Amino acid sequence: MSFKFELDHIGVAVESLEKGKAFYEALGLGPMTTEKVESEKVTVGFFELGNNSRIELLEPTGADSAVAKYLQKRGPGIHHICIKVSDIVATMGALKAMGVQLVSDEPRPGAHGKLICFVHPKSTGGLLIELSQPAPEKADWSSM
Ligand code: CMX
Repeated sequence: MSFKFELDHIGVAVESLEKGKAFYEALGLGPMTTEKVESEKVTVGFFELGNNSRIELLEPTGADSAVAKYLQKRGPGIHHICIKVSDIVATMGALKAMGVQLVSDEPRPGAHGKLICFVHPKSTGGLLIELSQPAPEKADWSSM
């Protein structure tokens, strides 16, 4: 089986989208689009970069959000990178078979109707990695 991979986005933890977006707007990106992702307890703000990739600002919606915990421990900054995969279930299965620690056993719903799953930083050398499979109608691969 052949899989496809692409950088989907870089996730950046911010105290607030209002404050966090200033630099990216000054750079000339935008406008920022926002979405509340209930399952992840965050409101996200996206800046399109071209090549099908984006910067995702992450504002926690409550103190029990993983991003709130991250901000408390480390402050604002890069929280994760997201790699787009063509078959998330198969990719998760292959990783599990190699003993890689996934945060959930099943994919869960993410922003833009995607299916997502996180790989624990302890299995990747310290970087939280999100895997994301686009909704079928949005499965646009820029380079393949
Ligand atoms: N990047 C790198 N390391 C991280 C990390 C991150 N984002 N978050 C936690 N860690 C590290 C901590 O530094 C800690 O390391 P040490 O043991 O060496 O100190 C270890 O992981 C455990 O950290 P913790 O604060 O106790 O956090 P938890 O174990 O409770 O949770 C994690 C860590 C990754 C399982 C949890 O944050 C998670 O489930 N993340 C996935 C979901 C998520 O982040 N959702 C928000 C984004 C949603 C979106 O993009 O839509």
